[in-house]
Amino acid sequence: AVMAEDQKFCLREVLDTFKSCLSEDKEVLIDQYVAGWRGLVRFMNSLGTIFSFISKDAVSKIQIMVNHRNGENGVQYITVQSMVKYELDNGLVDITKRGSYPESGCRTLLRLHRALRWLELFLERLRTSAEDSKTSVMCSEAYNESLAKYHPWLIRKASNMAFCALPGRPTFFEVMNVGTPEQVVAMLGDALPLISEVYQVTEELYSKHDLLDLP
Ligand code: 1PZ
Repeated sequence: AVMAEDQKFCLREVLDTFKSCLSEDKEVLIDQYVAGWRGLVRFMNSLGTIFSFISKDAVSKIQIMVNHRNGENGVQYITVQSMVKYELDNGLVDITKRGSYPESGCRTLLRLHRALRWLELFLERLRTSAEDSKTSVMCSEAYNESLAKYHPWLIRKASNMAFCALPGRPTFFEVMNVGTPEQVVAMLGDALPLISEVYQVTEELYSKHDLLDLP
């Protein structure tokens, strides 16, 4: 879905972008994946400047992927599957320690992939939460179960401080701009299985090629 900059933000459209990530033969389409992250970053920015250290990093990773797509070997970067094959076949990935390829598509997408697991866990908590649940607690629980194990102490500390600035559940739902709380819950119920599938397909691919620990 194309979103004009001045159009009112709606999280449904963003999550729909993730739905369109899987091709018929279950390949993950990088343009759609990146578009999904762009939308999420916009959403996060609308929650406040305290999240800008997070969105800066996400934006730089998005930009690296866009540069690969726009580069002379852009066709190799149409799907995550073709990217993995291309970069591995041509020795374009640092496998055990950082070296010549700090911006490989494989290591960059892995960071977004790990963040997608956070998103899945967070949205699932949001979907099943009670009216008086705290978004900051849901967010940090999801973070501690996923991304936190890849982050050094300082980033974990800063992240958990930022989570405390999240608005309460009612405001959070309003910012999502999807409709009533019931409609939000229904929308999340539709979107989550697809986000989860995109995550699983990527996870299996990375695991098969032993890429889950790329430095
Ligand atoms: C709605 C509230 C937003 C909560 C976001 C939860 C994620 C917290 C992640 C904090 C990471 C901040 C700083 C940068 C960390 C980087 O060091 C790592 C590893 O990259 P490397 O250093 O190896 O190149 N980056 C990441 O782990 C990617 C993080 C992407 C986070 C995207 C969040 C988008 C949130 C959407 C909100 C709906």
